[in-house]
Amino acid sequence: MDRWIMHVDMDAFFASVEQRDHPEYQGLPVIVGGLSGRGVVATCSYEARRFGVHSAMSMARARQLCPKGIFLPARFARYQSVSNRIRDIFHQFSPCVEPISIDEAFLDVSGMERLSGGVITLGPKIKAAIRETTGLTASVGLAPNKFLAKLASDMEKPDGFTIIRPETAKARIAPLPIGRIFGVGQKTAAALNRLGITTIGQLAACPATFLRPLAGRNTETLLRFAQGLDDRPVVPDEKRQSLGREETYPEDLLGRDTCLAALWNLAQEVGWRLRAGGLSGCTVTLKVRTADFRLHTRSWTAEAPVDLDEEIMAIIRRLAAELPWKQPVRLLGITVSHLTTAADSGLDFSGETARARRRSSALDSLKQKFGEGIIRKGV
Ligand code: TTP
Ligand code: MG
Repeated sequence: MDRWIMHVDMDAFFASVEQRDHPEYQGLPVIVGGLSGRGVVATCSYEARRFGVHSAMSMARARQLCPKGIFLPARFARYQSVSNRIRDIFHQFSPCVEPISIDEAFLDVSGMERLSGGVITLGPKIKAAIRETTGLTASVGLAPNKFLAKLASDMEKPDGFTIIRPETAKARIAPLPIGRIFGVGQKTAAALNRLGITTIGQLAACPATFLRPLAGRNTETLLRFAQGLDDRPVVPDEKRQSLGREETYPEDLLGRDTCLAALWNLAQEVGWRLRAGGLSGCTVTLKVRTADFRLHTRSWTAEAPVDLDEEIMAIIRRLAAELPWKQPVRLLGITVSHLTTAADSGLDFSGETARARRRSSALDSLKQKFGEGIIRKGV
């Protein structure tokens, strides 16, 4: 059976919800984000993108670029409820749905080619269902794996539907810049560019020995992606009882302070993904693999579920205090488990609760960091 993965990503999500809720904003540049002094753009409508405005840009800069724009604060409760409705639609199309943020998910639709019309018709069908239920447009990618499906959904945004077939995959992705590969940040991209490698096609043709000094332990994964290969499974959300992020470092980390700084990056990423998925969790686990390959894990369970970066990091600090940090560190990981959704933890999403305010201020500070590339698009 051929493998077919669909990636669905809403177009200009927060801004489109605002335009849907306020028809007078339709066709206008709408910019959503933190409106305070140091606020950052969460997203903006495609009309605003023409002025050069984009996610993670400072609000001050956005106002310069687009003085006539409509500037709105983010209403997370609203976006979360739309997100839940979209998620219900995903489940009508596949039993295997992996939401990866508030506005996107992977669906494993393998085997559905035998349905009437075949797998190809699923794209237009799911877009129509989303539009009917929410009034919003989505972009859909259909491909033999997650990596290609995500690239595909981005190719004809907004309101796009792109299929990448296995036989043409390599050629389709070859002209794309290497920065489009998940995990290739600005630094790696710049280093590769200096070696004359700017496109995915050029990367795919590189011998592993040439790349290893730069990409280290990630060399093989990187090459496989460049060749359009990826066998990561779609992990259905029902099974999602924990959410975590770990990183194997190209060079071992030395000393506790260096490790704490790296852990703060991971805490922010885990926090962002929890909040984006409307999740919080009680148990925080720290995972450390030292250069001698020994694995050290420590967990702590809080009384109330956590989802803020600072809350997660406070627990990580306590756990870190229990470890000696004498050995060089090869890998660090943070996992939050015993997850609950915002809905069943009894949070009041309709009112302006103290928590919601903290949530948005945390998001604002997160956006500051977003700009510094700590959290990358699509994480
Ligand atoms: P994205 O899917 O990355 O962006 P988008 O849906 O606004 O636009 P696109 O058409 O390019 O997909 O993110 C989904 C939502 O997540 C976005 O509407 C707002 C929020 N978000 C932030 O708050 N900060 C960010 O830096 C990014 C990238 C997204
Ligand atoms: Mg989107």
